[in-house]
Amino acid sequence: MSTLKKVLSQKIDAHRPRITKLVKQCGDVKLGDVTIAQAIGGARGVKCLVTDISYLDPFEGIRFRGLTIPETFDALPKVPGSEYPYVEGFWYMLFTGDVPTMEQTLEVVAEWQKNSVVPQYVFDVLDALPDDSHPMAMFSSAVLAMQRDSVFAKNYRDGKFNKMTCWEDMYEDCTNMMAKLGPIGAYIYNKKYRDNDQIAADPNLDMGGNFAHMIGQSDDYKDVSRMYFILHSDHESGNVSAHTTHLVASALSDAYYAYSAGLGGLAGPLHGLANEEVLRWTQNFMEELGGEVPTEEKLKEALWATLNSGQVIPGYGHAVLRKTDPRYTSQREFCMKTEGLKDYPLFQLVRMIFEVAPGVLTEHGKAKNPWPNVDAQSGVIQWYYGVTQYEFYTVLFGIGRALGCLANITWDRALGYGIERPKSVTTAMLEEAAGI
Ligand code: CMX
Repeated sequence: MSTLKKVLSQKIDAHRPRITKLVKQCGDVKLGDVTIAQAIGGARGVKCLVTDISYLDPFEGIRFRGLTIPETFDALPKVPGSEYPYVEGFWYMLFTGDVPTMEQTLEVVAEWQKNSVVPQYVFDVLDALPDDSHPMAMFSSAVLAMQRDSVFAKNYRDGKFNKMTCWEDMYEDCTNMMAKLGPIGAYIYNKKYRDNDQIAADPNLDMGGNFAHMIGQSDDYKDVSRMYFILHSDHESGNVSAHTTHLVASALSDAYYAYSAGLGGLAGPLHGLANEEVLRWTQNFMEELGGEVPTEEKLKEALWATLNSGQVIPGYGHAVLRKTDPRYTSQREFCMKTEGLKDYPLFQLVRMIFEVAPGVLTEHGKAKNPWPNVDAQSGVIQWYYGVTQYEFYTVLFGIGRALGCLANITWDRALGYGIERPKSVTTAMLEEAAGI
């Protein structure tokens, strides 16, 4: 058994009595009340999910297993010659809550490498899709196709389901899937944008480095992948992709069914697709100006024109955050310290939007949070390195988001969280409750 699985098993055994005690002895304790606005408005802020993988404070931003983003980058073992950590070490930390040693990290690197070979039938499925399919539809189809290899589904079918040990099958499925997501993403990228020029994995590289290698990128991009996957991994469990994955898995569906559904949510313009929208909006705007960085006045006009046409300003606002997203800040810092990127016109425009958009949104008066989120910045970095096909950006998000979603559903199963089934009411019931 791998060290990660052994440690995870011990943590699960230690955690289970806490959940049992809470449910048995304190199950009636209230966490809050649900208002009519929350029932109609997407359950915003309703406290009815539990996760220990990450926590999102509205003003501080995300903490992964208790660590802020800078603390996370600082604590984890780094890839030799790189300022950024192994994605594999981060995976260890999300599952166990412990910062792994280099040895423990390299064990995960080896495990992922062993599992990274994508079955040919997955490529056949991708090849059968029309060329103009959205990369997210392709990515989700590939994940769903792999369901036939689910260890959990097979053992369930064979009558081997055991409530106490079934998390192990989930863990196997999640590990198998995670190891293949980078290569699948690279296959889609090469098929769509590099004349199907596929590049074999380099067995000497970590997951992030290999992804860069497999899409034909320079060495500099390896750190972009590592940073990008970690930053996009998890944002508590209430966001659409994580919640959908959790919801589907709560029916004892396996990890493949669950995460392919989660990817469908990530593909929405109000969620992961916003990174594509940001780039489209910004590029169109710059094109209109003949490639020039605009004046503040022109930028304000364009932002107002977007709002007045009933569209949202992509990359701004958040359902929980009430300040600049630290994932935005982290990517901004990457741009500031990277020679060439710092003075890149598109980055200058993104910086200017950061200075102007919050004021415009505040004056507009609708968005509860006028500050940028993760998506406001990520596309610029990709564009700079030549990943200019912005419809692909959500796939990058999806590779990273799997880290958190899969850690969550493994723990969900280990702790026996119930099948999700919130209660609906009718409009007439709401009116009656409100005394209308
Ligand atoms: N531009 C214009 N209007 C905005 C806005 C923005 N960036 N953000 C919020 N609003 C509007 C909402 O559309 C809503 O209007 P209505 O009352 O007419 O419906 C109003 O402000 C209140 O919304 P809110 O409570 O502040 O935000 P929500 O929790 O409803 O929605 C989010 C959050 C992210 C969907 C929203 O801010 C948005 O659409 N932003 C742009 C898209 C985006 O960047 N999404 C990426 C999110 C990051 C992620 O996926 O992790």
